[in-house]
Amino acid sequence: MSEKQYSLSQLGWKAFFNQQLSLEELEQSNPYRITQVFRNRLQIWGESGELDVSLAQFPNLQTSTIGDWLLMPNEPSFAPRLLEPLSCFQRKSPGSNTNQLIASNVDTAFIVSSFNHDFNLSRIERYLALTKEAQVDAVLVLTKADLVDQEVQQTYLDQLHDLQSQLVVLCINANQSEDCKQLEGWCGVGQTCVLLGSSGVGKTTITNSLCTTSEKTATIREDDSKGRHTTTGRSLFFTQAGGLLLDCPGMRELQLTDCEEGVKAVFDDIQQLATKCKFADCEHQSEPQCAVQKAIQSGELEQRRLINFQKMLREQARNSMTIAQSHQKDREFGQLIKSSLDAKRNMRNS
Ligand SMILES: Nc1nc2c(ncn2[C@@H]2O[C@H](COP(=O)(O)OP(=O)(O)O)[C@@H](O)[C@H]2O)c(=O)[nH]1
Ligand SMILES: [Mg+2]
Ligand SMILES: [Zn+2]
Repeated sequence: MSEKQYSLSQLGWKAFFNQQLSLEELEQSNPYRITQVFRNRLQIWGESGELDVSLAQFPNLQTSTIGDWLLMPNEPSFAPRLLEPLSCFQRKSPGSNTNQLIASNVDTAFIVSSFNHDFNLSRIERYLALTKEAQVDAVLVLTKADLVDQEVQQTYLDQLHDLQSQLVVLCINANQSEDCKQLEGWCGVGQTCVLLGSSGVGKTTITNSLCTTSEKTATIREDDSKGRHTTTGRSLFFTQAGGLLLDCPGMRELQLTDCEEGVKAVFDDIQQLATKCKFADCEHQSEPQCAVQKAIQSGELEQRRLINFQKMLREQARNSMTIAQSHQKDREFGQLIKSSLDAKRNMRNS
C-alpha cells in the first residue's frame, strides 16, 4: 500500500473521458483507473488513493481491463460505471471463442524484439496490426544489441526498412539503464505505455530500469488458492519520467480478431499496389496484369509480406466470425432458457 497521491492527469485522465460524465456523475462519483487486475479483484487508483474492487460484487466489471477508467459512486453499494476507452488492445483468447482484452487507454506501444532468433518480421507485423487497430503509436525496441555486432544489427535493420516507413526503431542493451532511458521520451506525465513482445526479450528488464521500485503502484504478487505466491503480471507501474508503464507477459499465441483495418494499415503498400491490378477482386495469385505480383517479381515487394498479409486478413476474419457466431449461440441459448422460464411462470400464474 502506498501513501502517494496522484492527480487524475498524472493517472492518464484525458478530456475524452470528461465528455462521458453527466453532471450528476460529476457530483456523486469519482474516476478511478484500473492499475492491477487479479483473478477476483481489481486494484484501482484515483485522486484519493487506491481502492480494491471485488469482481464478484460488481460483475459488470468483468468486461474491464487494465488501464480502463471507472466511475466509483460515493454511495458504495451503487455499481461502478466503466467508461468507454480511448484505445483498447484485444486478441482472441487462446482456447476459447472470446475476445481477450489486453489493455485499455494506451498512448504508446513498445513492440519489443531481440536481436536473435526471436527477431521475426511477420510477428512484428502482427503486433503492428494490433497497435494500428487500437490507434496507438508504436515504437519498435530491439534488445540485446550487446550480443550482436554492428554488421549483424544492420542486416536486421535493413529488413525492417520496408515494414513501415515512419516506424521508430530503438536498438538497446536493456541491461544498461542509459539505453533504456531512450524510451523515456514516450513515458512522460499522463502517458501510458505498454511493452508487447515474446517472453525473454527483455520487457521486465526494461520495466525495472524505467520504474523505481518505490514508485510501483503495488507489489505484483498475490496468494493463489493453494497459498503459493503467483505473479499476475498485470500491473501498471509509474515510470521515473512520471508516466505509466504496463509490462505485458509474453503472449505465446497472438491470434488477431476484429483487426481488418489494422492489418490493412500495416500493409498499406500492398493495398496501394492492388488498386493497379487489372481485376478489382484480384487475389494476387496468377491473375493477369497483377500489380502486386509484378512488384514481387521486380523485387519491390517481398513475397513474405504478401503471404503474411493474406494470412493475417484470413485469420482475423475467421476469428471474428467464430466469436460472433459463438456470441449468437449464447444469445439464442439465453433466449431459449428465458422463454422456457416465462412459459413455466405463465403456467404457474394461470
Ligand atoms: N545481454 C542482454 N541480456 C538481456 C537484454 N535484455 C534482457 N536480457 C536478459 O534476458 C533475460 C530475459 O529478460 P526479461 O526482462 O525477463 O524478459 P521478458 O520475458 O521479456 O520480461 C534476462 O536474463 C535478461 O537479463 C539485453 O539487452 N542484453
Ligand atoms: Mg517478463
Ligand atoms: Zn493483383
